[in-house]
Parts: sequence; C-alpha cells; structure tokens
Amino acid sequence: MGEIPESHPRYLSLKTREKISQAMKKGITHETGLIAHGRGEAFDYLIGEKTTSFADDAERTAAAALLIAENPVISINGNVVALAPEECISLADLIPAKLEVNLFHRTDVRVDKIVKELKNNGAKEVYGKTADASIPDLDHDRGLCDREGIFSADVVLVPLEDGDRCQSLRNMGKTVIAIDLNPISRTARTANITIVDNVTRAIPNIEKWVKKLKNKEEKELKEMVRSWDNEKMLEETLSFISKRLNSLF
Ligand code: PTJ
Repeated sequence: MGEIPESHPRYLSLKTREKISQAMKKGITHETGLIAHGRGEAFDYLIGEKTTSFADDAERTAAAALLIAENPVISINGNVVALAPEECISLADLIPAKLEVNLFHRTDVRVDKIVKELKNNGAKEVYGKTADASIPDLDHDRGLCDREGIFSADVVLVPLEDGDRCQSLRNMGKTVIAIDLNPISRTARTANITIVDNVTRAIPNIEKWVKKLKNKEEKELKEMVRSWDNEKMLEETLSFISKRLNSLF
C-alpha cells in the first residue's frame, strides 16, 4: 500500500488497518484477527467512531475497579498488541497492573513474539509464557494462564475477548472488564463492566480516569463499581445507535 495522505477522510481507519496487517505479516496478530478487526470497524462506524458518554462512564468505572484491585491484570492478545502496545504498558505502569499474554489461537511462537513486542515497546515484565495454570471449564490451550497472573487476579481487563473465556473468568469470581465494540456480543453481555469503544480510544481514556481518580477514597471507588449497571449501559448504547441511524435519514 502506498503512503496514505493525512487529508484522506478515512486516514485514521486506514492507518489502523495497516498496523493490523503489518502485525499479521510478522506473525503477531492471528489471521482471523483481521476478521475480528473488520467486525469491530463496523460497530465503530455505528457509534460514530467516537467515545460515547456511556463508554466514558464505563471507562471511569473500569479505572475505579482497577485502582481498588489487589492483583489487576491486563490481558493482551494479537490484536491489542498491534493496535495499542504503548498505551497498555503505560496504563499497567500507572495502576500498577500486570500484563499477561493470553491467546485464543495460542502457540508458543506467537506468545514469544507478543512478549518480545511488548518488551520492545518498554514493558519490564510480561506474564503468559509460564502457563502453569488453567482457567477451569475452558477447553483447549486458550485456558492456559500464569498462576501469578490471570489465575490469581481479582480484576482482569480483557480487550477483544471471546465470550467463553469471559464467562469462565467470572465463574472464578473475578471482576471482568471487557472492551468490545459489539454491544450485543456474549462478551459484552457477560462482563461486569463492558466498554463499548475502540481499544485505541478506550485504553488512553481509562488512563485519563485513573489519573483523575487516583487520590479518591477507596470507599468512593468501591461505591462507583458497586452501583455500576452494565445492562442499563448496554441498553442505552443500543438505543443511542438506533437513534443515530434514524437521524441520518
Ligand atoms: O490473538 P488471539 O489468538 O487471542 O485472537 C484474537 C481474536 C480477536 C482473533 C479472537 O479473540 C477472536 O476471534 O475474537 P472475536 O470472537 O472475533 O471477538 C472480537 C470482538 O472484538 C468482536 O466483537 C469485535 O467487534 C471486537 N473488536 C474488534 N476490533 C476491536 C474490537 N473492540 C474494540 N476495539 C477494537 N479495535
């Protein structure tokens, strides 16, 4: 692909596609990650490619949950590392939280490549290679995780997740924060806090909220998380999309 001019109306979208495509060529993003990205793009289009007020509320609540957590972990897959590596590292450093590579299409080669990519972007420690534990009720290698990481985490941030794993993490008693542009996916409906936003906007926005909330009383943060109504937020997001579509014609 030739150089994309900044004046192109779809500049950001095309640059983002380029990132995913390059990461796939390097064996970091799985080939089906491109399909997942396309689905994400379609839903992003429906919300107007901007953080909605509902997503912003979810991002604030996610920040509160991460701040009160004892062992928070950010789960990284092949799409996330292609789109927001520095942003994830920066958020993990600030909270502080652990970073763990946890893949749907797991191979040792891909895990190694993603760990290396994170380290090249400045991550000091990355979990996921040891894989000395597994998430109960999940078939196959996608349940593999680190005992010191996701297995013992109390709060897990899972961008671009599959619904099964989200449910299994919840069955383990963990608080799951999902980032998923599709508000009707199983993941979106299963997570405790769902962020219907692009991971490229969501991670920096959670970081903005972490900075704002860092000095708040724990009691206040706990109340923010306790009173979060995920179902209501999903309903409001769907209603926002349908009103937006109606207003276009
Ligand atoms: O790297 P691996 O092996 O762990 O595989 C990762 C993928 C993403 C391929 C795997 O988890 C997968 O197949 O996911 P799904 O089931 O296709 O779900 C991906 C979800 O993420 C979909 O609901 C998309 O709408 C959503 N999505 C895609 N791109 C983005 C997104 N959500 C937020 N930001 C995005 N940029």
